[in-house]
Amino acid sequence: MKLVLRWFPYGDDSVTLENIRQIPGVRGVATHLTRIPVGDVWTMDEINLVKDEVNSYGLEMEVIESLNIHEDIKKGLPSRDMYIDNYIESMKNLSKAGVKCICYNFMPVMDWYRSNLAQVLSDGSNAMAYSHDEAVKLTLEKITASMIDGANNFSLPGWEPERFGKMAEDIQFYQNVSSEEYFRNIKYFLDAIIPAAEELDINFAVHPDDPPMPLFNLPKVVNSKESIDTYLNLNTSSRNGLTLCTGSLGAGVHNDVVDIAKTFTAKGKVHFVHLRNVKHESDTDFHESAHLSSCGDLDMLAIVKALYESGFDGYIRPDHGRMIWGETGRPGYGLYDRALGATYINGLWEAVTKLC
Ligand code: DNO
Repeated sequence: MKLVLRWFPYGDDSVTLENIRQIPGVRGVATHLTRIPVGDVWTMDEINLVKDEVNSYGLEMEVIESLNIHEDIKKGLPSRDMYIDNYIESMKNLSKAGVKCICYNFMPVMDWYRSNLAQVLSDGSNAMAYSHDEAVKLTLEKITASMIDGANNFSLPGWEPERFGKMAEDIQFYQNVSSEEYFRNIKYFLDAIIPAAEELDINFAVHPDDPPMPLFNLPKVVNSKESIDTYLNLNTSSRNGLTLCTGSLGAGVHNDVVDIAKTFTAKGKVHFVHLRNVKHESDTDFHESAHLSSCGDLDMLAIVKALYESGFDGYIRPDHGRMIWGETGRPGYGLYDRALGATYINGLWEAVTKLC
């Protein structure tokens, strides 16, 4: 496995590449050209600008998280073909720059969501949390305002300001889109890009819905073993794979994350892993916890063992961390707790490789 850390370019991160290269075992970053509007082509110049900076710290840029999908593709509008062409153009340029794995999601309208970006935990740290009962009572305005206000002046991935103006209209649009129709739009996209991925030697890794519970009656895409299976069968190429986000899937009490890790890794479909833990507060509510098994509800050793024994050979990153030791930064993406997470992952991986 190759350990990477998520990092945001253009000075929009409290964590520096100098910080990252000093975390033992971290080989590179998972990053995203945040200043290019969704749907536009990622040019060689823009890619190389970020890649050169990353490489100058001895780190690799082999993982992109995310190359976001324009809403017209998700909606299946006639303009989707133009956005798909742009997407393939970006893939070609990324491949020339040595990118091997692209993480993306197909969640309509908005990416991940939490009802509290800084819930205080019993040890005095704070972490992101989700209460479904609270979330369903909120208006879209309240939700977007809380995601902006709680972000400590950082942009949140998936909550780029350019999305805000159209969210209400987009939510309305999806009220008339059946799940079958939405999956047809996904298949149209996959059938167009996966042949390019094969030619370019790039693994595609869809991120699960986060949280897995439905909000605003929007279609859910990847939130269980069955839906992962359906998604991956839309195009059976090994390039059409999964980002196994243990926290997103683990937030669903119905999910057995060890079994999911085992099943899809054995099929050669897990290309990227976001390894983090969650603590359930009820069947629908949770807060993010420290990575350690005993701090949450997931058996992290069993997950790592399942990955190793099923032949996992992709990228892993520690995921959202708590804010500890007084750190402030982009919620979920501070330095200290993710560095502790990285060290824990290194330890688990060393243990399974030597003992199993
Ligand atoms: C949130 C992240 C997501 C993830 C995207 C992948 O912190 O886990 O924004 O990167 O869903 O496309």
